[in-house]
Amino acid sequence: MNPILEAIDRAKSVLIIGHIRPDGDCLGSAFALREYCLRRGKSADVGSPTPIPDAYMFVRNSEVFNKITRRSYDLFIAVDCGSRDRIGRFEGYYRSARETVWIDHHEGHNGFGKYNLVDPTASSTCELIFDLLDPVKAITPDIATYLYLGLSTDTGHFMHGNTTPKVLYTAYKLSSYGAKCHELAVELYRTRSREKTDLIAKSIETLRFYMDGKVAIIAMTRDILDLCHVDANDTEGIIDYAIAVKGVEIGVSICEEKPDEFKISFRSRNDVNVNEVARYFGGGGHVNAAGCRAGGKKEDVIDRILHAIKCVCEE
Ligand SMILES: [Mn+2]
Repeated sequence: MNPILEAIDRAKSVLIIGHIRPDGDCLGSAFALREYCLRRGKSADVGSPTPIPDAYMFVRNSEVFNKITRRSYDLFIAVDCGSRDRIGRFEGYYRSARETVWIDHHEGHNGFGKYNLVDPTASSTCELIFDLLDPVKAITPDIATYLYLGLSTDTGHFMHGNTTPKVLYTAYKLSSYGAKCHELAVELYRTRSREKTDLIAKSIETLRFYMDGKVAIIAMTRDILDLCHVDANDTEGIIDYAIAVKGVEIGVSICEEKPDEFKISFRSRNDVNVNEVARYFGGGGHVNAAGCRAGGKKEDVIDRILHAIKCVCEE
């Protein structure tokens, strides 16, 4: 039997923790493992250093998220955490657990558990949990729906470059095990709040083009965020409206988290390397998707972004 499943069997109580500001992969992984643990007769809790975002409140059993019922657990499992500090305030539970497991697909570490399942070639942590549970025929319709959630969100609904044949095979298997693929797609991609809808409208109005239309920048300033009653956490996906414009090679969104403090996101097409651009500001990420922060006035920040892009593109 797999050592991780053996560790679960040895435990009476299990705590499963995802990263701060949990996303679909994090929540899908944590709830799928909780379901598995409960079915094996364990007591199991799930959480993350911050609450479930409103957009994910539709997830089944979301009301038990962060309901921590014990002072310590036999087994601590971290999911989708690319570094130790991603578990935040749950550090104490990690330290006091008898055994620890780390399941993740981020690059740059081998896991921080006694038992580790870390594979950066996997699309998602949910894909890894599928590989763990499928051989023991443990995937119920509920578990399948949880795992499909992470598979779908971490691949941009099967549109990112990480959509491998293995991903589509996993999606096929999850669907055949009873995952509610259509219902999830409606909740995830065809449902948005009035506030987010307002933000999209206002953001597109700020879209400006530079460098012969190859660079497009969206600027979400404090006044726009306040007007739409949203904060920096609600700006996910806005950058897609910049990079989607034909002829644009680098899409940028800047979001004024606090007055004169900007969170900057970059997206690029083909081999244009925005990781290098983000590094100019001390940030980073991947070739086609990266981020960083910068302080200053909006116009000033945009000037520095354009300068960094010129430096990288002329290298
Ligand atoms: Mn993930």
